[in-house]
Amino acid sequence: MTHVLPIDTKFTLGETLTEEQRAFLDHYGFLHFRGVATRAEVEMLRAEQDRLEQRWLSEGIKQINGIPLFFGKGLGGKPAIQRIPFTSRFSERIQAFVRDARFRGLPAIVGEGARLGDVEKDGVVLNRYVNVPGSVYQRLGWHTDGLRDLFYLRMPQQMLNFGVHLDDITRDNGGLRLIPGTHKQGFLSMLLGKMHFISHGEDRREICVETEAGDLTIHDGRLWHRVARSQREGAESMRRTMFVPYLTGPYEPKTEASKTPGYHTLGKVMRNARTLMALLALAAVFLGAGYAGYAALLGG
Ligand SMILES: O=C(O)CCC(=O)C(=O)O
Ligand SMILES: [Fe+2]
Repeated sequence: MTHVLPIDTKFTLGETLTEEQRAFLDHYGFLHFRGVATRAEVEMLRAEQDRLEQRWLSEGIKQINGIPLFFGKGLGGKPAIQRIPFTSRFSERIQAFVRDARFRGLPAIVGEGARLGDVEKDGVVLNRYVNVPGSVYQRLGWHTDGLRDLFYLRMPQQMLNFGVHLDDITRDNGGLRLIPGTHKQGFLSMLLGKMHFISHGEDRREICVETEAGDLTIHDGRLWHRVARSQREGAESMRRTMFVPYLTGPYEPKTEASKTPGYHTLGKVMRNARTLMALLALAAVFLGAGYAGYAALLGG
């Protein structure tokens, strides 16, 4: 068996994974590569994110191929879109970037014949976390990505998540936390080990993935992870990431007619705390009325 390197090892991306990298991924459930995108590419991706955000805001687009855009507030209280799906479909530069030769070895890690999912699942996603009043994306609760499969009515399949990081993030600036090794847990712990997206508490087993702009991380979809809130505010708290899906299995392209997957409908309700509070109030009224009626019936 190949020796497993220390958990804080940062790797360099080559044409394929080395034995050491494979052993690391298998053991901990993630890999961290330094300096995969150049400074100029990071600038380009940030600019494309800004451009698409402005385009969808001005065109009043609410969802793409059934996947909702996450609307919130950005710097200076301006309207912002904090998660944009299918970006490579609307940006030639992003499309060219994710097809660059340096990434050619990545699909094979996922499985034989794996492909880049430009029009499947949520496509190539750009996220923007920022800690300002009104931001709907300051943090993201504990979750496993694989559980989303249940909403597609199938058991979680092995899946790897590829993230290109577009900011320098240290522990105090929030960022990705994950629990190494939990990709080997059984289905029940994956389902119930923590409250998906509701639980935010620090876990004694968690590690913080501190990134530099241009880094690439790969994590197993069965791994417990979260994004912590930045301790800074405003521009200082900005964290941008790009997620690239590589898929195996039947080709399932989405179109404008595609329905919103259940986990996004749920997410939308939870992001909109006001809706949630209104629903709770409504439920309380119904329960109250029901109880009053019941009491009246009993003559009490
Ligand atoms: O932003 C990140 O690094 C992680 C985001 C994430 O876990 C997700 O969108 O499922
Ligand atoms: Fe995730």
